[in-house]
Amino acid sequence: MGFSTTAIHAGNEPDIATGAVSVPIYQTSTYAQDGLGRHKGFEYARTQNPTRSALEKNIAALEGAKFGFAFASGMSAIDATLKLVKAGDHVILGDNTYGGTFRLFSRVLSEYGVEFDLVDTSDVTNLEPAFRSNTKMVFVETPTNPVMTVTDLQAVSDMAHARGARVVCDNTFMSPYFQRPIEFGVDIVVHSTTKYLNGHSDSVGGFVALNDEKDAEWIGFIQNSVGAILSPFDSFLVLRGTKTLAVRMEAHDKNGRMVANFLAEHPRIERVFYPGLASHPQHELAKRQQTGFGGMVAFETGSLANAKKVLESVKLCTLGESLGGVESLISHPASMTHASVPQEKRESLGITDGLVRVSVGIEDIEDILADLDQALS
Ligand code: P1T
Repeated sequence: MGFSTTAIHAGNEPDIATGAVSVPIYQTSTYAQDGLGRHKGFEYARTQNPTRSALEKNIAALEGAKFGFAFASGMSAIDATLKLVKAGDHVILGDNTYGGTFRLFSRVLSEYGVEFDLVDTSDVTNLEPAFRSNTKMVFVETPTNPVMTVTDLQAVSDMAHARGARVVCDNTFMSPYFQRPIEFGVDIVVHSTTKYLNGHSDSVGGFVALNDEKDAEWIGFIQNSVGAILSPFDSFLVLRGTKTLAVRMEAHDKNGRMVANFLAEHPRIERVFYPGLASHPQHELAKRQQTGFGGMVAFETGSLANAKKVLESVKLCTLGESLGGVESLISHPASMTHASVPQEKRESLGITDGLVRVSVGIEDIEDILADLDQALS
């Protein structure tokens, strides 16, 4: 089955009780039991909820995974995944990730004895010396937030597996429409469903997709034991969102390429970060493992003052955190999404005070370009 057919039908069987074509929002905390130990497979809504189950089947199918678990946020999905490692274990973490992921490692997991090293995984030769005897996981984002660095998923997977470590990929920026990490050997895919999967900036959620039965059993156990579940209403919203994922991603990609090209030619822009540009250092790799480049574009304005001017001059683009919605959003990574990354580290990654990030929406491209043009001038 094709991607859109799967997106529209996987998990979306007509409701057993009523035939409702759209999976209902089962807004309940518990379920009546027929007798002691006799029930319809649903006992308590933290443990099972039909709306959430439908979404879990849906996104798992899109990622080509056997198992899927929906969480209350992208961060709780990542946190649950990191419960596959224990105190004394070591994780190799890509040196550029969403600031919240870095904060989870540096401020939370480190307090519980999980060791980690930051590695620039865009060059796989950097990985080899980072492995230790206790390395249990390699965690990468590709392309990265916000400087759009691309990591070779097959090469990292081969290297990690030869050393007995799992590979986790945060696939938020591409969505399964443009990149299916499991096909390149990745073990676990995580998402902030807040972004493209939901696509309408009206829900916060996260997802874990994987094939390994034992790891899936543990993630499911964590989901129920810790309880950071996605609500029935949010599950409904994301399920509604994924039905149009293909058409939205095509539109984001089309507009993203146009914005990147416009910025690349703009005299006031020093550098554009977008894997779809032939000048991007991993353009060829991006073409190999992605089927599109998406709508995330970052650009260097040269100074904080310039960035501020652009961010405060846009009229159509909304200044705000987050990404992946139908509307264009613009942000300042250094002070917003990546404020928890130490300044020196930020600067070495290219997350300067002059860097601006745009989540290019699916409005008419002429309007987006006109807005950026007037803000830049
Ligand atoms: O916000 P939440 O749903 O918890 O997802 C966290 C997260 C995880 N992974 C990536 C790649 C992300 O970009 C995010 C959240 N990012 C933003 C809020 C942002 O504006 O970049």
